[in-house]
Amino acid sequence: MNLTRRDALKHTALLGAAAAVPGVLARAAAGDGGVSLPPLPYAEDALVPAIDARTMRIHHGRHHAGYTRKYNDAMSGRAGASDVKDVLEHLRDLPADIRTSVRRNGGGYLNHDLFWKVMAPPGRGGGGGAPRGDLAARLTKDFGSVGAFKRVFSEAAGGVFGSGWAWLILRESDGRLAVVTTPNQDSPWMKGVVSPESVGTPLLGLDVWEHAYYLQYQNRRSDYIDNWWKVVNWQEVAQRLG
Ligand code: MN3
Repeated sequence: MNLTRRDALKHTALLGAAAAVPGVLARAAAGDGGVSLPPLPYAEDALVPAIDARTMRIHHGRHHAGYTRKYNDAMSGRAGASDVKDVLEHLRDLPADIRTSVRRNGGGYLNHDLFWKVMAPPGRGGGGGAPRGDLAARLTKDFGSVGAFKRVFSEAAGGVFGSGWAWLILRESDGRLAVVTTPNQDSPWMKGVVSPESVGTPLLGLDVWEHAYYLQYQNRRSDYIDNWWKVVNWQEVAQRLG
């Protein structure tokens, strides 16, 4: 069956009886319980010295947990709530009274889910080092070299005014790898919300909200960025490129 979510919802509404339809239609008709906070894929202190344990504990256990809870509250059992990517891709279809909350908290939920996964303990834990294979070739093709990509990314992350994110995306419009930034918790999945050149599949993301680094680095965001490269999980980034 090849239906978009919107088709599914429309058909479900017409059909009425959820029991009559399998898979996605049944789930859509039943609504769902939303999302739960994904566990950190490593210990709180695993990224020391790049990121200290207290920052990780508060960032994951309070900030990410808060986005998760508020996203679920805003969606309150709506059909398809557990597919956050799909919800963000179709933000404009949501009722106006919950759209802003879902934009902030659904974005916050998914951005942080990616953030934990694209990091790993340095050395044998898989973090740091250098991209390889197809990912390295694509970065070289689109930025000139891996080093040039890292400079562009670091500069973009350092230049975010206030709270936001720096991203490496596989850009939808031209199929190239590109570095973009988004304010607040906006995500490259948010088509029609973020600028068209920022729309694409996020491969790597760096949180430059002060809550991500202030306890350890205070206002030294560039030190945070420099150290962060030592815990980037390139294997995960490559997997997202597909
Ligand atoms: Mn954050």
